[in-house]
Amino acid sequence: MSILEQLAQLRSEAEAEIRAASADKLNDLRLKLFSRKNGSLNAILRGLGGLSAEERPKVGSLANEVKAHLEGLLNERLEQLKNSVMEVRLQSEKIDVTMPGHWQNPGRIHILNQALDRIKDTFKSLGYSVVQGPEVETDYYNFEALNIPANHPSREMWDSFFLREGLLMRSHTSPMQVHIMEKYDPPVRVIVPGKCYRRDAVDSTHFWEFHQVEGLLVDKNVTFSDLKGTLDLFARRMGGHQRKTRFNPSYFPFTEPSAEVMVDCFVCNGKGCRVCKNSGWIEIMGAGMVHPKVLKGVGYDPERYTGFAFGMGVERIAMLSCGIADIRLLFEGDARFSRQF
Ligand code: 2NM
Repeated sequence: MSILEQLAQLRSEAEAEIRAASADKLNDLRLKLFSRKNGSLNAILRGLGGLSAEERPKVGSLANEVKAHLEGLLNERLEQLKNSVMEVRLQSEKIDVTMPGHWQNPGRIHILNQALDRIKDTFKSLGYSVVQGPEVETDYYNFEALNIPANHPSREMWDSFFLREGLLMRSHTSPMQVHIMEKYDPPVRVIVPGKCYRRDAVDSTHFWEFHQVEGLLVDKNVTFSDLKGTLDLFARRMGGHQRKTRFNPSYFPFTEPSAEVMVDCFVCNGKGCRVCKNSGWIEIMGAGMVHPKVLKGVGYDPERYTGFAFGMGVERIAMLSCGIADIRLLFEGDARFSRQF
């Protein structure tokens, strides 16, 4: 076969190979054709020496033409393969920007915790520490130490869940205040938020599990006026600067004197409405001066130290501030409920 015929054959065979080549074969093919050492084109051109002077330039220019043509085809094929790879990728990664967004259904801070956070912030700003205590307590800390002796009628106020001998689920957080007073000398300034348990019949305002925040301040020369000033400030921080408080005489075994703390109705501003049952006032907590017997029981000298204490139901505060009529809604964990606040 003459060199010209060999070149023509190389050309047509290479064309077919390039057209069929996959992307990773294309570079091998390029080397196989054009490699200086062992490429097919150079193998043919090695026969150039045996040609006459007039044939040589013809063959040379055909060789250049074949080379340029095949390189063109190689580049074209490479481009074509790249495009089809990109095509496949674009198809598989297609994003439909007209699709509607997915609603993320975010949670909310439960209104009990919202109320609790506001209560804690108010007392923290007055220098109170926030402490928590155990939910299982002994009869001594839940009752005896708080001047509620066994068989005394005042125990009626707390119908409790009793565990094995001498233990019960705490019916208020007051036992923790006793622990605090036993452990620290005055001055003491704490609030105790926490879960409490009472064997109450469930209705729209009672549940067997509920939350309290109780506060305690003991120091020299603490008077009922300090209690009034503190709770007055609390009422205004929670319900707005125009709130007024009223202290009605009441009874707790662990305080003397004792009071129920009323705030003028924040819905009708004291005019009378459904929320305050037309009285203009809403009860928000109980309070009083810590009973000398309680102070003596923890080793404080009631002649040197006096103190005040107060306790409120967090559910009640949350229900009042959010206008919720049934306590059970707070314990159902229904996101549709929580989302509303
Ligand atoms: C209340 C009302 C009045 C109270 C008393 C004490 C303690 F431990 F110091 F004696 N802690 N909490 C108290 C006083 C709680 O809740 C309605």
